[in-house]
Amino acid sequence: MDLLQTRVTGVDFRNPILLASGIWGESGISLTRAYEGGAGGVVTKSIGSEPRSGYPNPTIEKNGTWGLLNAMGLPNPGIESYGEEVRYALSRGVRVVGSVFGGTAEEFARLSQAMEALGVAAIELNLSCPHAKGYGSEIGSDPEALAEVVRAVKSAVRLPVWAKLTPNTADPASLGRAAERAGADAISAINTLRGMAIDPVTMRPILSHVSGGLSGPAIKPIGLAFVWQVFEAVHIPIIGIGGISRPEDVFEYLLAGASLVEVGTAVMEGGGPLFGQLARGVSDILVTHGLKSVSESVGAAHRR
Ligand code: RRO
Repeated sequence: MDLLQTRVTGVDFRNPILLASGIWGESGISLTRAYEGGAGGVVTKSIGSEPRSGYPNPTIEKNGTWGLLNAMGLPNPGIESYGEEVRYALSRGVRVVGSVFGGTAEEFARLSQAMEALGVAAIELNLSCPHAKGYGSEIGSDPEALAEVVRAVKSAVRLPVWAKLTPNTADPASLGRAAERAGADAISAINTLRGMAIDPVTMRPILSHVSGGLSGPAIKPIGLAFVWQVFEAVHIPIIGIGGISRPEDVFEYLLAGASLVEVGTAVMEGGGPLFGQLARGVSDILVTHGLKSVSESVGAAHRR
């Protein structure tokens, strides 16, 4: 499957299909399971400075019609304890990207330095959680605040920095350009979309946090349109995320302009083997179209 090997932001990936942040990222063992199942790399859970327990239950609502809503509330053990999970995955040869979240540019920079010291291959900045007060999209939907974080992290680490953007914006291109101008090496898009569900029996919101983030197949067209728009606005690589569960979905993201993709919600059902299935399927699709590498397909739908 050499056809699938690809180099993005100076990092080699055996295939372009990575585990998305937030799914299976809680332990070194689960990260390793995704990699052994065939993922090209894995992105950790978003890690902060201190341990956080997250929001009370219910934090997840799954529905066959529209997908998955979550308001986990950034639960994580804090960077100090999480180090051993990253070290475990690295010791197994896993290609690890470290995801971090902070409340200020300085906090993002400190966390990124700590991730770098652990030996990850790149940093993904979570600038896009849709429901965390003082974090995520509250910072990342303002181009100036987003740029300040990216600049601070870029001057603190040597690793490639990926800025993960929110779809809860009217102007994806401006966010993408702000990240690029501030020195981001790549853009990851998209995080979940703000949504909610109400229980008609209890007549109350289902999630304890009331609103959460929507993921799953319903958001694929939104992710694709976002990647398409950002591809036309920037020159740095894009990592496409949102609603991927089949090889055709991966290929669509590549055609829209993504150089890599991340898969999250579908892994909850498909498990580790889903990555191998997706990789084989994408390889077959590339062959069918006479394409000799992943990079030949990146952005191909833009070309007339
Ligand atoms: O932890 C969460 O509730 C969460 C995060 Br950090 C995120 O980036 N996206 C999301 O849907 N949930």
